[in-house]
Amino acid sequence: MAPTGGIIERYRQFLPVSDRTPLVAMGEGNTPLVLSKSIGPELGARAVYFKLEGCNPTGSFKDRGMAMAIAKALEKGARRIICASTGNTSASAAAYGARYDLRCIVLVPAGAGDVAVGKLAQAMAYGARVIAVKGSFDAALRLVREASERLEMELVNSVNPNRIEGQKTGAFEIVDDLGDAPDMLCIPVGNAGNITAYWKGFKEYWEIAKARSLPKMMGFQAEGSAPIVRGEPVETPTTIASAIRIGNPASWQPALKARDESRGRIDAVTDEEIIGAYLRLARSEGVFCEPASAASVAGLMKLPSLGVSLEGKTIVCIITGNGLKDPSTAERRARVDFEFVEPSLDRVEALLGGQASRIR
Ligand code: AN7
Repeated sequence: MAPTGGIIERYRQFLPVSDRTPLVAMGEGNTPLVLSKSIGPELGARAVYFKLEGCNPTGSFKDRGMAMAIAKALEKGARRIICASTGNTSASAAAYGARYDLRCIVLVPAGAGDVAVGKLAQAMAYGARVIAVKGSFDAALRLVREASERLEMELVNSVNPNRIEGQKTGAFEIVDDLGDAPDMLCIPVGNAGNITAYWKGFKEYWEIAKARSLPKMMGFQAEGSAPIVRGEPVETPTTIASAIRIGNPASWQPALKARDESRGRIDAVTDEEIIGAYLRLARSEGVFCEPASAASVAGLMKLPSLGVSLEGKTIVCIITGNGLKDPSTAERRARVDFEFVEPSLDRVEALLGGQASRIR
């Protein structure tokens, strides 16, 4: 048994694992499902939970799928892995590559702010070869799909079905924790691999009666990067949520299937709504996530205005990545003026003894 735990060991009977598959693990999965104490009650829901995927080893949900993809890559004797990424996939691939001696090559969009600094710092620290493509994420993904075939490298984007297999374990954990599926799952949508994976996981558990119900899948794209909502690719996607700045999602069709089979929806949220949810999560729930992750909560908070009743509902929001991934957004959007003080107790008392702090 692997002392480092992980999703492959825990869910191996549901995963493409044989005796020859290495138990790749560094503590991914088993993430907290935290009850909302402010947003849920305000919305009149029965219960809203946040699944904190930022608690995975590299700080995002990608580690679930990456563990599985790396296990299968090792099983077939791959030496090099490659991916395109808005940041988190590259950080995850680089970490598992480092741990399991696979040379890791990542292609990221080259524009300023295209990849949050925390993610780039991670990929570099883990020793990946980082190549900046003068184009969008979509262009980088097109390139790696072709390059991986021509150069015999293992592609570890979510077009690799092993990534989806690993990521579906998030749905298993929710059902294992709640005893059934929630009424709704709120999830950010970028390349649309994760919504595809969660739907697969919920269905698989339902088919073997581990869950009595299926959730409505509620996906949220950023308004400037909402190809699925618009029904056509977006040539130059824009949004503050760089992780989901994707104009032509690879798993577009499976995402539509998840939406339609579950009688859910895929909607857009504005950057303003994303930042509102981002600060609300931090300040009233103590949950610091990256902007893309806040899209799930921004979407949830918007549902009543779209005519969706939340009354009596149990809802899970997937908080896909840690806020520390993108410190620049926090610095820009959460800044309050610093207060300076002389190193004297009297001065500190003068500052704090009277009215409450200005922060709120
Ligand atoms: C925090 O890392 O696409 O819909 O290259 O990092 O499965 O793409 C990241 C996506 C949501 C969207 N939240 O998930 C990448 C990348 C965070 C993310 C998404 C991403 P998908």
